[in-house]
Amino acid sequence: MKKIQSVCNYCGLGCNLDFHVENGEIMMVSPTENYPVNKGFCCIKGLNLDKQCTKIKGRRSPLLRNDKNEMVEISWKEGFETFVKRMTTIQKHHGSESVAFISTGQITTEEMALLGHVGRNYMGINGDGNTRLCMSTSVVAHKQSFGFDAPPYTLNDAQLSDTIILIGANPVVAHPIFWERVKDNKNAKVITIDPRRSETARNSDIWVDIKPKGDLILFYTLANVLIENGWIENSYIENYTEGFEEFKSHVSKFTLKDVEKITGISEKRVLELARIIHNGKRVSFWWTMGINQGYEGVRTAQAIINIALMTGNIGREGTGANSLTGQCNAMGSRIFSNTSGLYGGGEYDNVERRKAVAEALKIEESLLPSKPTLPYNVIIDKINKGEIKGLWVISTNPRHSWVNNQEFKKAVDKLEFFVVQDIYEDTDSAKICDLFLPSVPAIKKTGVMINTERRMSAILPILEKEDGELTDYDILLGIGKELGMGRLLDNWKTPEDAFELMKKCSKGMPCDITGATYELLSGSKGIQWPFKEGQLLKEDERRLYEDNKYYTTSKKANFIFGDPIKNPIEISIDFPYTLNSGRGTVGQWHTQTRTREMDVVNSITSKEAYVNINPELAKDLNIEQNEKIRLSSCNGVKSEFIAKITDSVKKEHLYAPIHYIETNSLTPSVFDPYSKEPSYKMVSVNIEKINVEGAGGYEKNQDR
Ligand SMILES: Nc1nc2c(c(=O)[nH]1)N[C@H]1C(S)=C(S)[C@@H](COP(=O)(O)OP(=O)(O)OC[C@H]3O[C@@H](n4cnc5c(=O)[nH]c(N)nc54)[C@H](O)[C@@H]3O)O[C@H]1N2
Ligand SMILES: Nc1nc2c(c(=O)[nH]1)N[C@H]1C(S)=C(S)[C@@H](COP(=O)(O)OP(=O)(O)OC[C@H]3O[C@@H](n4cnc5c(=O)[nH]c(N)nc54)[C@H](O)[C@@H]3O)O[C@H]1N2
Ligand code: SF4
Ligand SMILES: [Mo]
Repeated sequence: MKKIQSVCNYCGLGCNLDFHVENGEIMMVSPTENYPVNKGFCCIKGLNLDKQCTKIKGRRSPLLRNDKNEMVEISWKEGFETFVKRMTTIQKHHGSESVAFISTGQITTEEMALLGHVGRNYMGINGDGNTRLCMSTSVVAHKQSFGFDAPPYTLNDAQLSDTIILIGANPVVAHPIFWERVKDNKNAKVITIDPRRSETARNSDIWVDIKPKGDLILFYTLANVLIENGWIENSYIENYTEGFEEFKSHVSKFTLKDVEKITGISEKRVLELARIIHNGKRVSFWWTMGINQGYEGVRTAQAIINIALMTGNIGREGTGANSLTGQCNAMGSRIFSNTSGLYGGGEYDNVERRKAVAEALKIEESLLPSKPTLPYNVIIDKINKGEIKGLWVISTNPRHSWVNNQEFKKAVDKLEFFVVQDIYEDTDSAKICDLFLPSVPAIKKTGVMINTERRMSAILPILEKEDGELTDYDILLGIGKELGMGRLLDNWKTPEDAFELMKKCSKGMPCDITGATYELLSGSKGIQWPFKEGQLLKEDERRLYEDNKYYTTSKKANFIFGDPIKNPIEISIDFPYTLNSGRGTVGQWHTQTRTREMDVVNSITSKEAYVNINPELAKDLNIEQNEKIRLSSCNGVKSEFIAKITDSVKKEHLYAPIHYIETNSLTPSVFDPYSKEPSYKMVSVNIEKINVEGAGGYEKNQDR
């Protein structure tokens, strides 16, 4: 039996797994023992990674919608020809930017890079990632505060901390292997800040039951309290940061006296939290979607960064203002996709970077985009306005996951040509496309993924592709050739070629990976960036900013802050409850296209959309366990859910897992002004009983 080590392509931790293969079949999957991330553990999704396109077979050739509105099989040649003919015709008539793509954090770095070359460089189109729904808040926060999108930590910091503060993060469900490491650290006090008594909050030493979106005020008040008590590291602030005096004066407005009204946390508890931060010798802050997906997410993330900076809790063991990534290759998308910045980082108007990247790719500089992509929400708006007429969706399922998701359906109805490239032809998005391009899943691919702590890991083909099967890389090459890119593809023949190009683009940048090779990565412990040519790999875990130098021009970190803005979502008499959303169970992944192949998960998870409701509220409204109820949202849409009664939500709150299409039918189009990340986590809704006479005015969700 052959044993092949590869990376799990679900969550951003990037556990490594050993695939035991015999006669072209995966006999067993086991977690790699000495891999620094997961050290011989993994979650149920990783263990079941053999089940990709097995029960639900993948296709070997594309599907095209015919005049009778049926999807019919066509050859790959016809697929590429149709793609190119339709997209370029639209561009000819309506300008190059009348076509766009939306991609993902779940394909290999090489595929992202090639997509950026074909789509952004050659076709001249806008293309954003679903990472906009997830990590863009952290990206902007890092760039402004640190001078580069460079998260400080290594996962081991969770084990070296004496105080672990989890903010808007539920790792018990979303990052289980990270949670293992938190639990392993018996010396740490674990504090979870979450409006919900999540699985993580229940298992923490302290649950800070903040009001939804109260975080910015909480962190500004904490900063003020820390300053007033002199609980700050003056020498760190003086030597390694900029803007502290302005920040100090800004936060002086946020006093203990006012804190409870907005955050729901009493003066005493806020003071206690400040004291815990002060008493900690190695305090680490970890945030995820409870912060990123907010209408003022960027400033909130920076408020966390500011506290780490002013207390000197960064660049040392067990510390850091640390944002965990969601998807397996979100970090690849952030730095090597040519969407919001040049390959290897840098803005599109940075003369030096343009020159360096053009030279690395051996292309004319004029071929590089001159500006960042239009963000996801603007792409959808422009489709609805009729300005964008062709859309290409790769490895994401926006009909389900996009905010206010019926707007996506409306947008698709306006498109002249809609292409979906996925491993399954029956996703909610693929079902409504004109052309479906089937890719094989990651277990048949070669490439590199970059995890949450900047660790590159090798994806190796566990199974051979069968006749007619193509990877996303093959598909992109096919499209590029058909577009007539010719010699522009000479340096992109294989994934390894693309990796070599990305190495060159990264040279001299904070994410320099010139020292990495496929050979070094394969069967290894992974390699964190930066890793420069000639550098020796001395330790398995490396953090950034140990030298207290940041990537800004002055080499100092910035205190960035702003006045809180009014929450665009209001709780009113019409919509008196707050609907929160997020991950449901360890076994369910996003829109469930992949995890539905796991019988063990199907047997224990709800088939129907459900919503958590507090026992007291259920009693007041006379709602019983498992009763079907209807939620009406401030965005004008109503959807039905099964009521699951639990005290994990407060009386005035509801929580709906994102694994059901109903949830995002209710989320309104509200975005952070800087990152354009949707403010998914807070919706105002009302509850209607379904079996009550006269509860009319409801239109059945068109999709169900
Ligand atoms: N099993 C599983 N694991 C996954 C995924 C999956 O689909 N399934 N998806 C992956 C991806 S892409 C991502 S991005 C990560 C997400 O990982 P997480 O962000 O940890 O998961 P979420 O459930 O989205 O949200 C975390 C918590 O934010 C809380 N929250 C909501 N509003 C607020 C608020 O105003 N303030 C605070 N402080 N907290 C708030 C919610 O109650 C929730 O408990 O998970 C990754 N891991
Ligand atoms: N209300 C609410 N909405 C949310 C969130 C929330 O917390 N609340 N979270 C948001 C976040 S953080 C995220 S990341 C998004 C996720 O949203 P999506 O990206 O839409 O979710 P997935 O189900 O992961 O979609 C990935 C798609 O890629 C396909 N796929 C898998 N592997 C491959 C491959 O190798 N090649 C190709 N071509 N296709 C492949 C899968 O079959 C699937 O259809 O959801 C967002 N939506
Ligand atoms: S914790 Fe994340 S990376 Fe590890 S096995 Fe589970 S889904 Fe995969
Ligand atoms: Mo995500």
